[in-house]
Order: sequence, then structure tokens, then C-alpha cells
Amino acid sequence: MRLTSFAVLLLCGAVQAAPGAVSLEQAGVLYERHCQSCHGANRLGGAGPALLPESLSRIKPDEARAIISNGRPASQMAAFSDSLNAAEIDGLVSYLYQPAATPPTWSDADIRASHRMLADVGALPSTPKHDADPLNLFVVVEAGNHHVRVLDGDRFEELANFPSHFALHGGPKFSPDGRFVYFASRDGWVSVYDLHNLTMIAEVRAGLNTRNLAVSNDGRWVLVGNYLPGNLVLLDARDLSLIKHIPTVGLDGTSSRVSAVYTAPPRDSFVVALKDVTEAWELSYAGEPTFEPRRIEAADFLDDFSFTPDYRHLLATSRKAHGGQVIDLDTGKAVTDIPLPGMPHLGSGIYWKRDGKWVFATPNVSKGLISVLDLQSWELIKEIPTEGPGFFMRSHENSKYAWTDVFFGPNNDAVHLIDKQTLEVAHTLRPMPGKNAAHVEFTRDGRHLLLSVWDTDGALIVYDANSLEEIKRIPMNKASGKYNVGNKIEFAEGTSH
Ligand code: DHE
Repeated sequence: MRLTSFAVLLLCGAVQAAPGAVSLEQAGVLYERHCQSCHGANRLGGAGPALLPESLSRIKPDEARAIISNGRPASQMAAFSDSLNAAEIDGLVSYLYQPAATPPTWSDADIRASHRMLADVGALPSTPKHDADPLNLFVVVEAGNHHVRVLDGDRFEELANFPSHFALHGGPKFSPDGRFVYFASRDGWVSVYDLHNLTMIAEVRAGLNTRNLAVSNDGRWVLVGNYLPGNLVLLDARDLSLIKHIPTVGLDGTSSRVSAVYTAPPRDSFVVALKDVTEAWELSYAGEPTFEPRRIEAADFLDDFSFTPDYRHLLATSRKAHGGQVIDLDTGKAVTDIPLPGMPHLGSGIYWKRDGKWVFATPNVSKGLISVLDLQSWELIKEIPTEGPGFFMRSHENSKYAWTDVFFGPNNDAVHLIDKQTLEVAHTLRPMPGKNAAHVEFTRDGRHLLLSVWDTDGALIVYDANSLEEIKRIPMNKASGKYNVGNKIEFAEGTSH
């Protein structure tokens, strides 16, 4: 009979296991023996990702079991089915989904100790070393292999391709001149990359589980919103050095996770939605800022949000999500609820002008429809049926269509093009039948767009935005979000924050 390493441990009397099962305590020993060298002490992450319950929230236990057994292709995660038996693997899975015995902390000292300068930005040329239009570059996140590609947005050719931290999430954000791009990973790593010199400048771990980051419109500050620990972390945008952390504690003393943080350029402020207290915060960065939050009482807990075009109002998905709520950032008052069916994803909504009036359209992650709202009256103008629930929407001032995916369900290979004036689905494309099509971004002039096919054997497909002819197909491993520098720094209509 072959004895696994853990069985040997048991025979040695180091730990007592119930017959046929592995206790959490025993699984902890297994973790230290087999996992800790890559995934870190206390499961905080290392060469491999953090394995805290917060980090694993998007992975089902069966998937975790399969990864421990079989490894992860194209990564350093080895298969353990030869060295651990089924009960040991089950025990490890249960252990990973348990909160750590000692609640994990991430102090200012930890943040500072993680900070690394990777290039001397002062010694680098301040003009692009490539001949592409620096304001029409695309930064493409390739989620399947944790890489980022930089593409020339005129020729659709690759300028750079580099590894990222594990699981980048959310839109990277840019310095106001478009030279620097800032990435956040789910495990809290923040990196800054120089798009002129195509090189990484600095990185720091700002938290253990991060939501997203925002860059101030004056290019001086990066504000990171965290789930774990629940706080905001303010960094110097030049080198990502820590300025300070701001605990996100509500007026009633409850500590909260951060749902999202965005910059509001005309207001010279960061706006923050909190997940566990019914408050939104505004932190001014005008002049010599103190970053003291202005607290705005919300009608419900807030998830992700969007702004109206003038940045006066915030439209947020409510946790209870029978729609959204509108908050007037000038008066600090909740203006109205917007009753919407299902689970609207207001953070992915976009706006455009229809008959001279601003309208706002939002996908819905639980129902196959797009809701279109009048931004003056907050009334629902139309519900446009789609082939299934969707995640992202995109358009461009020069495009007559709003593109939306069908991210969930059997029709997830479809994308709908909604006529922005008639509010009807004008076209439905299936870029790679059977494969999930999602997330679009336009070139700066709106003449072309890039669409992701979110599959291991996926692609980035370039379309002519008017003729809808396919111009180019670049194979990619789960092409995820992609971001056009010009559209982003201009906060162009039709794109995300
Ligand atoms: Fe995202 C953006 C929250 C799951 C891919 N997602 C965002 C943002 C928030 C958010 C707050 C805006 C950040 C920004 O741009 O600064 N996402 C959430 C969730 O709460 C949710 C539903 C659950 C979770 O696990 O966090 C979630 N998101 C996902 C995914 O499962 C996706 C599809 C794959 C992944 O990478 O995890 C995903 N989210 C994205 C992408 C963006 C994003 C590609 C950027 C959209 C953009 O165009 O800007």
C-alpha cells in the first residue's frame, strides 16, 4: 500500500484524523506542507494567488478541488492527485473556504515592504519610443494567461506583451496625459506601466483583496478601494509609494468594504461607494487635499455605480437591487429610486443623446434585457429584450450603435447592436459561434472597435464600426477588457469610467 505524505504524518501521531475525513486542523498542516511555499503564510498569497475565502469567492469548491487535483494549465500550479488522496484534497478545499483562524491584516508596514521600483522614471525619455499614436493605443487584458498586450490602435499590431499580476480586474486607469497606465489585481497588487517606454515602473500590494482603483484627474494620486482590509489606500501616482490608508468606517462605527472608487474630473474628487454601510463618500483632491471624506447618506447599500454626463448625479445599483438609486452629489441627497427588474448592472451602463436628451442604458446580469432611462426624469423609457443577461455595454459618440453582450446562458456567443435612436436591436452578431463574446472598446475616432471572445481559444476581433466587416482577428487566451487611451483620458461618451 502506498502511503501519502499526510498518512505518514498521521501514523507519526502528529495529528489525529477522524476516520475517512481530514479535519480542518489537519488540512492546515497539509496547507503548510504543500501549498504555503507558493500561496504564502496565512494564505495571503506569494508566487501564487491568495487563498482566502474572499479571494476564492468566484470559484466553486468543485473547481478548487479539480485545480488541486489536476493543476492549472499554463501556470506553476502543479497537480496534487499523486501526492494527496481524495479525503486530503476535500479537507484542503474545506480549509481554504474557512476564514483564517487569525483574521488577516495588511498594515502600512506591509504595504511599504511590498513596494518595488522597477525603473527610474526620471531617467526615461518622456516621448514615446514607438511610432504609434500614443492616444490611440489599446491596453488589452488577456485573462487566460494573466498577460497584458499593448496594441497600436491604427494598425492593430502588438507593441508589447507582458505578464501581469494574477487576475487583473476592472478597468486599468490612465494618467491624464495617457503616458502611464495603472492596473489593480484582485489580490491587491497595483502596478504602473509606462506606455511611452513600454516598461513597468513600480508595483505595490495595497491590500489583500482589492475592488478597483482610480487616478485623480491632476495625475497626482491613486486611490485604491479594498474589500480586505476594508479601506481606501492612497498612493503617490508617480511611484506608488504609500501616502496613507483611510479606514472605511461608517458613521455608526461599522467597518465597510469598498464597492468601487472613481474619479469625478469636473468635481476634482474621488467618489466612493461603500458596501456595508449606507454611505457614499466624496474625497476632494483639489489644491492641498486632506482626503477627509464628505459623507453622503444613501438609501441603501451601494454596489457599483456610474455618473451622469455632468458628474452631478451618481446612479448606483442597490444591494437589495430592485433597481438603482440616484444620488445628487451637490446636495448630498438621495433623489429617487429607479425600479428596474432583475439585477441591473448600473456600473456598466453608458449614456448617449437621443432626440437631444441624455439617455442611460444599463445591462442586467440576471435578466435578458437592456433598460433605457431618461436622465432628466429618471423614467424608464424602454426595456429592450436580449438573448440573455449581459455584463458590458459600449458605444462611441460617432457610432449609431450601442454594443452589448449576452454574457450568461446558452446564447453567450451573441452580441447585440442596439440602434441608439430607435432603441431596437439592429443587428445580432456571433463572432465565434459557441464561444463567449464580451466586452467592446472603440478606437479613439470611433471608426473601428475591438471585441473580445472570452475563451481559452478566443480572440480579439477588430470590426469596422459602420460596415461591421471583420478587419482582423488576433488569437488570444480569454481576451478580457480592453481600453483605448484617448477614450479613457477624455472620459469619452460610450466608454467606462
Ligand atoms: Fe467586474 C469592472 C465589480 C465580476 C470583469 N467589475 C468592474 C468594476 C467593478 C466590478 C466595481 C469597475 C472597476 C473599474 O473599472 O474601475 N465584477 C464586479 C463584481 O462585483 C463582480 C460581479 C463579482 C466579483 O467577483 O467581483 C464582478 N468582473 C467580474 C467577472 O466575473 C469578470 C467578467 C471577469 C473577471 O475578470 O473577474 C469581470 N469587471 C470585469 C471587467 C471590468 C470590470 C473586464 C472592466 C470593465 C470596463 O470596461 O471598464
